[in-house]
Amino acid sequence: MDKIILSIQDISCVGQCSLTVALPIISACGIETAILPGALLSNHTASGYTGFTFMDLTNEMPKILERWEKENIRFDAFYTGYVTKQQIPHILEIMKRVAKPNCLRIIDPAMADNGVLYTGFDENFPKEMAKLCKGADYILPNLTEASFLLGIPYVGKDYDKEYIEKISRDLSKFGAKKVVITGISFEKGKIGASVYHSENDSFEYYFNEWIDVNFHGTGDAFSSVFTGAILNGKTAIESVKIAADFVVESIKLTLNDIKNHWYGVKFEKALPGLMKALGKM
Ligand code: PXL
Repeated sequence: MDKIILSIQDISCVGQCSLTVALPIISACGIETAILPGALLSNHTASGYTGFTFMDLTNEMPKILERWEKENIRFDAFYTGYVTKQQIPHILEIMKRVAKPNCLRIIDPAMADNGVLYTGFDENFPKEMAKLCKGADYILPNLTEASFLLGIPYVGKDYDKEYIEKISRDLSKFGAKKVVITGISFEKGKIGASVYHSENDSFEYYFNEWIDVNFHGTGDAFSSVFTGAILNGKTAIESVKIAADFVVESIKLTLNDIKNHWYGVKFEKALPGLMKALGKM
Protein backbone atom coordinates (compact mmCIF):
# COMPACT_ATOMS: atom_id res chain seq x y z
CA MET A 1 0.00 0.00 0.00
CA ASP A 2 1.19 3.53 -0.73
CA LYS A 3 2.34 5.53 2.24
CA ILE A 4 0.60 8.54 3.70
CA ILE A 5 2.35 11.00 5.98
CA LEU A 6 0.90 13.67 8.22
CA SER A 7 2.87 16.90 8.48
CA ILE A 8 2.04 19.11 11.46
CA GLN A 9 3.28 22.70 11.38
CA ASP A 10 1.95 26.17 10.64
CA ILE A 11 0.77 27.64 7.38
CA SER A 12 2.63 30.85 6.72
CA CYS A 13 0.63 32.08 3.72
CA VAL A 14 3.69 33.69 2.15
CA GLY A 15 7.35 33.43 3.01
CA GLN A 16 8.25 29.91 1.87
CA CYS A 17 8.51 27.93 5.07
CA SER A 18 6.69 25.20 6.98
CA LEU A 19 3.69 23.67 5.16
CA THR A 20 4.03 25.65 1.92
CA VAL A 21 7.46 24.02 1.61
CA ALA A 22 6.72 20.58 3.11
CA LEU A 23 3.60 19.86 1.06
CA PRO A 24 5.08 20.40 -2.42
CA ILE A 25 8.42 18.81 -1.55
CA ILE A 26 7.11 15.61 0.05
CA SER A 27 4.49 15.31 -2.70
CA ALA A 28 7.27 15.61 -5.32
CA CYS A 29 8.93 12.69 -3.53
CA GLY A 30 5.84 10.66 -4.49
CA ILE A 31 4.40 10.51 -0.98
CA GLU A 32 0.80 11.43 -0.16
CA THR A 33 1.02 14.30 2.30
CA ALA A 34 -1.81 15.09 4.68
CA ILE A 35 -1.49 18.29 6.69
CA LEU A 36 -2.52 19.56 10.08
CA PRO A 37 -1.93 23.31 10.32
CA GLY A 38 -1.39 24.44 13.91
CA ALA A 39 -1.70 28.10 13.06
CA LEU A 40 -2.36 30.40 10.14
CA LEU A 41 0.05 33.29 9.71
CA SER A 42 0.11 36.03 7.10
CA ASN A 43 3.86 35.43 6.67
CA HIS A 44 6.75 34.02 8.68
CA THR A 45 7.96 35.70 11.85
CA ALA A 46 11.60 36.14 10.87
CA SER A 47 13.31 39.40 10.01
CA GLY A 48 12.45 41.14 6.77
CA TYR A 49 8.73 41.47 7.42
CA THR A 50 7.65 44.16 9.87
CA GLY A 51 4.99 42.03 11.56
CA PHE A 52 2.59 39.14 11.07
CA THR A 53 -0.94 37.97 11.84
CA PHE A 54 -1.38 34.74 13.83
CA MET A 55 -4.55 32.68 14.07
CA ASP A 56 -4.16 29.83 16.53
CA LEU A 57 -5.78 26.58 15.34
CA THR A 58 -4.84 24.47 18.37
CA ASN A 59 -8.48 24.04 19.43
CA GLU A 60 -9.22 22.31 16.14
CA MET A 61 -6.66 19.59 16.84
CA PRO A 62 -8.72 17.38 19.23
CA LYS A 63 -11.81 17.78 17.04
CA ILE A 64 -9.91 16.78 13.92
CA LEU A 65 -8.35 13.84 15.78
CA GLU A 66 -11.75 12.61 16.86
CA ARG A 67 -13.01 12.72 13.26
CA TRP A 68 -9.96 10.94 11.89
CA GLU A 69 -10.33 8.20 14.48
CA LYS A 70 -13.98 7.74 13.51
CA GLU A 71 -13.08 7.67 9.82
CA ASN A 72 -10.36 5.09 10.56
CA ILE A 73 -7.72 7.34 9.02
CA ARG A 74 -4.21 6.16 9.98
CA PHE A 75 -0.76 7.41 9.02
CA ASP A 76 2.53 5.72 8.14
CA ALA A 77 4.58 8.65 9.38
CA PHE A 78 4.41 11.99 11.17
CA TYR A 79 6.65 14.93 10.43
CA THR A 80 6.44 17.96 12.70
CA GLY A 81 8.04 21.39 12.36
CA TYR A 82 7.15 24.80 13.82
CA VAL A 83 4.50 24.18 16.52
CA THR A 84 3.50 25.94 19.71
CA LYS A 85 3.72 24.79 23.34
CA GLN A 86 -0.05 24.30 23.60
CA GLN A 87 -0.05 22.07 20.52
CA ILE A 88 2.52 19.57 21.81
CA PRO A 89 0.18 17.49 24.08
CA HIS A 90 -2.33 17.30 21.20
CA ILE A 91 0.37 16.20 18.77
CA LEU A 92 1.54 13.47 21.17
CA GLU A 93 -2.05 12.26 21.40
CA ILE A 94 -2.41 12.31 17.59
CA MET A 95 0.82 10.33 17.19
CA LYS A 96 -0.57 7.74 19.60
CA ARG A 97 -4.08 7.40 18.26
CA VAL A 98 -3.88 7.61 14.46
CA ALA A 99 -0.59 5.82 13.79
CA LYS A 100 -0.27 2.65 11.74
CA PRO A 101 1.95 -0.06 13.26
CA ASN A 102 5.67 0.84 12.88
CA CYS A 103 4.72 4.44 12.15
CA LEU A 104 7.74 6.77 11.80
CA ARG A 105 8.15 9.97 13.79
CA ILE A 106 10.35 12.66 12.27
CA ILE A 107 10.66 15.71 14.50
CA ASP A 108 12.27 18.96 13.38
CA PRO A 109 12.40 20.99 16.61
CA ALA A 110 11.98 24.17 14.56
CA MET A 111 12.26 26.89 17.19
CA ALA A 112 15.56 28.74 16.87
CA ASP A 113 18.50 29.71 14.68
CA ASN A 114 21.74 31.67 14.96
CA GLY A 115 21.75 31.39 18.75
CA VAL A 116 18.25 32.77 19.36
CA LEU A 117 14.71 31.44 19.74
CA TYR A 118 12.22 32.50 17.06
CA THR A 119 9.89 35.39 17.93
CA GLY A 120 7.07 34.21 20.19
CA PHE A 121 8.89 31.29 21.85
CA ASP A 122 9.90 31.79 25.48
CA GLU A 123 12.77 30.19 27.37
CA ASN A 124 10.52 27.36 28.66
CA PHE A 125 9.58 26.26 25.17
CA PRO A 126 12.62 23.99 24.52
CA LYS A 127 11.58 21.81 27.51
CA GLU A 128 8.21 21.26 25.85
CA MET A 129 9.85 20.57 22.50
CA ALA A 130 12.04 17.95 24.21
CA LYS A 131 8.82 16.06 25.06
CA LEU A 132 7.99 15.88 21.36
CA CYS A 133 11.49 14.55 20.59
CA LYS A 134 10.96 11.68 23.02
CA GLY A 135 10.27 8.49 21.10
CA ALA A 136 11.11 10.05 17.73
CA ASP A 137 12.78 7.95 15.06
CA TYR A 138 14.65 11.02 13.81
CA ILE A 139 15.21 14.47 15.26
CA LEU A 140 16.70 17.18 13.07
CA PRO A 141 17.93 20.11 15.17
CA ASN A 142 20.35 22.75 13.97
CA LEU A 143 23.13 23.66 16.41
CA THR A 144 21.07 26.40 18.05
CA GLU A 145 18.11 24.08 18.61
CA ALA A 146 20.44 21.36 19.92
CA SER A 147 21.82 23.84 22.48
CA PHE A 148 18.36 24.94 23.61
CA LEU A 149 17.16 21.33 23.91
CA LEU A 150 20.16 20.46 26.05
CA GLY A 151 20.07 23.72 28.03
CA ILE A 152 23.69 24.53 27.17
CA PRO A 153 25.16 27.74 25.72
CA TYR A 154 25.20 28.12 21.93
CA VAL A 155 28.75 27.57 20.71
CA GLY A 156 28.51 29.62 17.53
CA LYS A 157 31.34 28.54 15.23
CA ASP A 158 33.55 27.30 18.04
CA TYR A 159 33.15 23.50 17.99
CA ASP A 160 34.77 20.35 16.65
CA LYS A 161 33.73 16.82 15.73
CA GLU A 162 34.07 15.65 19.32
CA TYR A 163 31.59 18.34 20.43
CA ILE A 164 29.05 17.31 17.75
CA GLU A 165 29.37 13.67 18.78
CA LYS A 166 28.92 14.51 22.46
CA ILE A 167 25.80 16.59 21.93
CA SER A 168 24.36 13.98 19.53
CA ARG A 169 24.75 11.31 22.20
CA ASP A 170 23.23 13.64 24.80
CA LEU A 171 20.28 14.44 22.51
CA SER A 172 19.61 10.75 21.91
CA LYS A 173 19.02 10.44 25.67
CA PHE A 174 15.71 12.26 25.07
CA GLY A 175 14.66 9.02 23.42
CA ALA A 176 15.30 9.75 19.75
CA LYS A 177 16.75 6.79 17.83
CA LYS A 178 18.69 8.85 15.30
CA VAL A 179 19.94 12.41 15.69
CA VAL A 180 20.68 14.53 12.62
CA ILE A 181 22.42 17.81 13.40
CA THR A 182 22.15 20.22 10.48
CA GLY A 183 24.27 23.15 9.39
CA ILE A 184 27.58 21.95 10.81
CA SER A 185 31.05 22.67 9.46
CA PHE A 186 34.55 21.47 10.35
CA GLU A 187 36.27 22.96 7.34
CA LYS A 188 36.12 26.33 5.61
CA GLY A 189 33.80 26.33 2.59
CA LYS A 190 32.02 23.10 3.54
CA ILE A 191 28.73 22.69 5.41
CA GLY A 192 26.60 19.65 6.06
CA ALA A 193 25.04 17.41 8.66
CA SER A 194 25.85 14.54 10.99
CA VAL A 195 23.83 11.40 11.60
CA TYR A 196 24.08 9.64 14.94
CA HIS A 197 22.78 6.08 15.11
CA SER A 198 22.09 5.49 18.79
CA GLU A 199 21.41 1.78 18.23
CA ASN A 200 25.10 1.10 17.52
CA ASP A 201 26.69 4.37 18.69
CA SER A 202 28.00 5.27 15.23
CA PHE A 203 28.24 8.47 13.17
CA GLU A 204 28.07 9.40 9.50
CA TYR A 205 28.65 12.80 7.91
CA TYR A 206 27.88 14.53 4.65
CA PHE A 207 29.22 17.91 3.55
CA ASN A 208 28.86 20.01 0.44
CA GLU A 209 29.45 23.56 -0.67
CA TRP A 210 28.93 26.36 1.88
CA ILE A 211 27.25 29.31 0.22
CA ASP A 212 27.67 32.01 2.78
CA VAL A 213 24.21 33.59 2.59
CA ASN A 214 21.54 33.06 5.23
CA PHE A 215 18.17 32.20 3.77
CA HIS A 216 15.07 31.59 5.80
CA GLY A 217 13.22 28.28 5.31
CA THR A 218 16.23 26.20 4.30
CA GLY A 219 15.82 24.10 7.47
CA ASP A 220 12.23 23.33 6.49
CA ALA A 221 13.31 22.42 2.95
CA PHE A 222 16.05 20.16 4.34
CA SER A 223 13.71 18.36 6.75
CA SER A 224 11.00 17.96 4.10
CA VAL A 225 13.41 16.38 1.60
CA PHE A 226 14.93 14.22 4.33
CA THR A 227 11.43 12.99 5.23
CA GLY A 228 10.50 12.32 1.60
CA ALA A 229 13.75 10.41 1.02
CA ILE A 230 13.37 8.30 4.19
CA LEU A 231 9.83 7.38 3.15
CA ASN A 232 11.27 6.29 -0.20
CA GLY A 233 13.43 3.78 1.63
CA LYS A 234 16.69 5.75 1.57
CA THR A 235 19.04 5.44 4.54
CA ALA A 236 19.54 8.37 6.91
CA ILE A 237 22.85 9.42 5.36
CA GLU A 238 21.52 9.02 1.79
CA SER A 239 18.56 11.18 2.81
CA VAL A 240 20.88 13.79 4.35
CA LYS A 241 22.87 13.93 1.10
CA ILE A 242 19.77 14.33 -1.08
CA ALA A 243 18.41 17.01 1.30
CA ALA A 244 21.67 18.96 1.56
CA ASP A 245 22.19 18.90 -2.21
CA PHE A 246 18.61 20.11 -2.71
CA VAL A 247 19.13 23.02 -0.32
CA VAL A 248 22.37 24.08 -2.04
CA GLU A 249 20.67 23.92 -5.41
CA SER A 250 17.70 25.96 -4.11
CA ILE A 251 20.04 28.61 -2.69
CA LYS A 252 21.91 28.83 -6.00
CA LEU A 253 18.59 29.32 -7.81
CA THR A 254 17.80 32.24 -5.51
CA LEU A 255 21.15 34.06 -5.44
CA ASN A 256 20.59 36.14 -8.58
CA ASP A 257 17.34 37.56 -7.20
CA ILE A 258 18.05 38.17 -3.50
CA LYS A 259 16.67 41.70 -3.62
CA ASN A 260 13.16 40.55 -4.59
CA HIS A 261 13.31 37.10 -3.11
CA TRP A 262 14.86 37.67 0.34
CA TYR A 263 12.20 35.78 2.35
CA GLY A 264 13.02 32.18 1.38
CA VAL A 265 14.58 29.99 -1.28
CA LYS A 266 13.29 29.29 -4.78
CA PHE A 267 13.11 25.55 -4.24
CA GLU A 268 10.53 24.93 -6.98
CA LYS A 269 13.04 24.73 -9.80
CA ALA A 270 15.11 22.23 -7.79
CA LEU A 271 12.18 19.77 -7.60
CA PRO A 272 12.96 17.97 -10.89
CA GLY A 273 16.52 17.33 -9.63
CA LEU A 274 15.08 15.96 -6.38
CA MET A 275 12.78 13.63 -8.29
CA LYS A 276 15.75 12.40 -10.33
CA ALA A 277 17.80 11.81 -7.18
CA LEU A 278 14.96 9.63 -5.90
CA GLY A 279 14.64 7.77 -9.22
CA LYS A 280 11.22 9.28 -9.92
CA MET A 281 12.11 10.79 -13.32
O1 PXL B 1 11.14 28.04 9.20
C1 PXL B 1 10.66 27.93 10.48
C2 PXL B 1 9.45 28.78 10.68
C3 PXL B 1 8.22 28.25 10.42
N1 PXL B 1 7.09 28.94 10.59
C4 PXL B 1 7.12 30.22 11.00
C5 PXL B 1 8.33 30.84 11.26
C6 PXL B 1 9.52 30.11 11.12
C7 PXL B 1 10.80 30.73 11.46
O2 PXL B 1 10.92 31.87 11.80
O3 PXL B 1 8.35 32.12 11.65
C8 PXL B 1 5.86 30.97 11.19
